[in-house]
Amino acid sequence: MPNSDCELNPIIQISPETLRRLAEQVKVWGQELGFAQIGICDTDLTEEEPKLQQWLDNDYHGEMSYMANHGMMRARPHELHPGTRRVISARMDYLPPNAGFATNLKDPNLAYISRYAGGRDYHKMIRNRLKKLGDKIEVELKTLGFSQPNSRPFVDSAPILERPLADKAGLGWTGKHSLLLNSDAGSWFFLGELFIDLPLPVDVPVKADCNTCVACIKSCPTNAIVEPYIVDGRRCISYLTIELQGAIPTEFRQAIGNRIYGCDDCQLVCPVNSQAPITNEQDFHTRGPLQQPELLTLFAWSEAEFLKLTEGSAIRRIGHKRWLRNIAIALGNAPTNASIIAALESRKLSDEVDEMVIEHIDWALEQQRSKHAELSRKTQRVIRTVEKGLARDA
Ligand code: B12
Ligand code: SF4
Ligand code: SF4
Repeated sequence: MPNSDCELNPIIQISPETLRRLAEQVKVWGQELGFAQIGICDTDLTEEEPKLQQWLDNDYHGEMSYMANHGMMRARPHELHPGTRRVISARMDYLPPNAGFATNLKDPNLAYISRYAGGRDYHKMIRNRLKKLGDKIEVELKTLGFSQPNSRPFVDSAPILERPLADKAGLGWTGKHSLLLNSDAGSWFFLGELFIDLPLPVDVPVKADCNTCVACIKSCPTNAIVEPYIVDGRRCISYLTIELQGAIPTEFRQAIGNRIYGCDDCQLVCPVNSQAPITNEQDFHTRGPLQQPELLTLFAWSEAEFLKLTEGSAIRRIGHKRWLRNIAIALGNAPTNASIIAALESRKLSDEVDEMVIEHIDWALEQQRSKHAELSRKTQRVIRTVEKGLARDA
């Protein structure tokens, strides 16, 4: 066996049979590393380019300037990482046990946190696993006498159209909510990719669609799914509570309800999610302080407590001020209650708020004093759907 790089054969000499076996092996290793599924596709996303351009022209990215910054590179993996010939697309399930969706949405004094965010931040964890997959490929090729492949792992934050790549790689099909759906696993999974310069054999896309269903479009609290498959990011609660830096437009505040970090409604009503598996990753289980938490408890966290209790979680990225901003809205949407009014008033005087947070607190106080809170009709429908269809997780 050759023992130094200079004695290895260049990877262009690998036979189709070896590539086929390697692709099979990659899928086995992927599962060993905790991925629910691995698929392989080429880098051609030409068909997506006009759709991505249209989405950007419509300003659907709002303040997410990173979506527009790299032009069409997002649809050209070989430009992002030169030499890339294949994308190994991976999905990892994140649905935690005891998700308690309906119980949580039903009680306006509890905070609802998207179920992808209650555990450990997925970015680093999935990237590390993909890196390990790349290492395994490298060792195998070396053993076979070939030189080192050029590979690089990505998760979420790089300019990549992850969902269309996963669709192409056969991991599922695109739902009308624009997320990837898998007939067996629903949509409660993250996506990640390993770019590689090996011409591995590609997988076949899945043929399936939503048929006549429009449940997600009808249930979206802020009407963010403006057309089938198209989400106006600026209207999505995930954008409003996580991505948006400044004030949340008043037109959306009531519809946000008690959702203080992200939103799951379009996935909750999706019939394909009725049998979705629970994650095998302990790291994605919801941490104690974030399990059906009281709004008032979270609102009382000082910045130091916020940083400590969200350590290692994606939630930390929004910072304490936007955390308070989001909770203030939810408190404004909760039933009128003297302790909520007192908490809002005392927060307003604390030195941890700025003008933006104060404006949200004032809005919440006005709501508290002027109304009797009621769950929106849409939220009531989402709750009924979950109770009927997702008994395990309700
Ligand atoms: C920006 C972004 C957002 C934005 C914008 C959402 C959006 N739909 O674009 C906001 C902040 C709103 C968001 C929210 C969420 N996100 Co997000 N988000 C992303 C990110 C970074 C880029 C997505 C993107 O490229 N958007 C641009 C538009 C143009 O892309 P698109 O929606 O896919 O648009 C295509 C369709 O419109 C399509 N199209 C147009 N017409 C037609 C017609 C037909 C028939 C078809 C099939 C398609 C089609 O063509 C367009 C171009 O390909 C990806 C990670 C990544 N790097 O890819 C994660 C990602 C898509 N998000 C993810 C998640 C989990 C979420 C949330 C569920 C989080 C939450 N619980 O709060 C919500 C779901 C909201 C929703 N319904 O989309 C996961 C999705 C996993 C999955 N199963 O698909 C991803 C892949 C992150 C990850 N690595 O796991 N997100
Ligand atoms: S995550 Fe919520 S707000 Fe965003 S599209 Fe889905 S249902 Fe609508
Ligand atoms: S709720 Fe219905 S329309 Fe929406 S993604 Fe699921 S199957 Fe498709």
